[in-house]
Amino acid sequence: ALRFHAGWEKAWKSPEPKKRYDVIVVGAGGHGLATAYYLGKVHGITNVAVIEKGWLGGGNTGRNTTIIRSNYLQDPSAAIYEKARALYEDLSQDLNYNVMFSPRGLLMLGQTEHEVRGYKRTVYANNLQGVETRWIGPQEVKDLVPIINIDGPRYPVLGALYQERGGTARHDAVAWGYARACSNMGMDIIQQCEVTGIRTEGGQVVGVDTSKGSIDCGKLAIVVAGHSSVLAEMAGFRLPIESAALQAWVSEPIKPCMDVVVMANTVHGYMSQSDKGEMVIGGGTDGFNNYTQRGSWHHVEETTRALVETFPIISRLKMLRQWGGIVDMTGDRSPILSKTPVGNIFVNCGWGTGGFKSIPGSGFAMAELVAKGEPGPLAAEFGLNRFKEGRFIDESVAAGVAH
Ligand code: FAD
Ligand code: PYC
Repeated sequence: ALRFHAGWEKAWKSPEPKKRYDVIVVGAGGHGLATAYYLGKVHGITNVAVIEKGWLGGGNTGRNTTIIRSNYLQDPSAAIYEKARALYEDLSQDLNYNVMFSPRGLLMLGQTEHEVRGYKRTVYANNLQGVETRWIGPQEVKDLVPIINIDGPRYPVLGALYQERGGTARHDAVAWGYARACSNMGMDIIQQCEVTGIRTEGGQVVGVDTSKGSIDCGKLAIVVAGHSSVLAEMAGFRLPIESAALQAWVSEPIKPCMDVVVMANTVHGYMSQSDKGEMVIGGGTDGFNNYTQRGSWHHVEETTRALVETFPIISRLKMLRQWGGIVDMTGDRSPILSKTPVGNIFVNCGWGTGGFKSIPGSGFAMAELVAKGEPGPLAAEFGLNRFKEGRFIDESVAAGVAH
């Protein structure tokens, strides 16, 4: 029967690079592809190439655990994450591609008095920011998540921050949907093409060297997550970014047993159930910088132990697969969307452990920055200058994932 699947039209073209583009975006992850998409859709700039050293979506975009939420503490963060969450609501219609957005609800458990106070503060802030979250007590947690153990043993569940319109989406589909839309607008997505050098003249970018030859450009957007420092070095500046492995794993598939996403940040683990039935699990980053795309064993052990305590029924599950990605972290755990010391080079990075949820909002804001040469309201606070000015946007608690 599969012979009827032959001859399908390719979702995106795979052209050879042209000599020159108005804009080159390096990195065909979600953020790079979304940047290109909104450059075309909102700003009418379509002479664009997205250059990817591997396959599109093969970086963190295809390796994350797909949690979408916007319950951040600081106003600039709430604005960009909520913009992204709102765009997710009808992204499937916008791209005419089913990204399987599932706003099934997200809980961040409060398991110490300190955590309870912190999340209540976030709920108050979110309500002022127009982000819909609320605090719920332990019984409502139990009603929403019958498999949870709210009694401990180490840390009882004292309540949870609940975002009803948080949830998940299919990560590959987000990349594929943006890629197809970009290709349909006439943009070139060039895979298996590594940027190896950045050429400048008189302090302005003029092009890149790649494994497929030199390509000229008017503007360059560097959107390469864990490799941001590597690309910045090619252009002759430094970024306040550290790269480390973050990993996740999934169990064998089981019948539906949990229809919300739960993050248990004190014991340190989070879990959701995929549409296939696998329990999707993750914990913290490795405590040392590296580019391994694997992750250390002790995290698997500690996180699984924490989740068995929180959800005792998973103790007999077999784990199927484990993988890692290289996350790009700033000191204040907030992203960088910024001009750089080199003219017409822009950088979008620092989403760290939490940038899947922000892809549409980040792409929207980055496209505005690249098109106009100046940040719009969503990106304005996320410039590199904040590290010189000491104007940090501290989201270390909202990040949820220890790093
Ligand atoms: P990527 O998807 O990594 O794309 C960057 C691309 O740049 C890569 O494809 C890479 O190959 C390419 N590249 C690098 N160097 C070059 C070069 N020299 N030339 C050409 N191309 C180059 N976020 C959430 O919001 N929710 C979650 O639940 C969540 N869970 C996570 C779980 C794990 C295990 C991991 C690793 C991350 C998780 N994240 C989560 C974070 C999220 O995945 C990232 O923040 C986000 O995907 C970053 O997207 P990106 O497009 O910036 O990067
Ligand atoms: O940012 O919500 C998040 C997240 C969950 C797991 C990894 N990152």
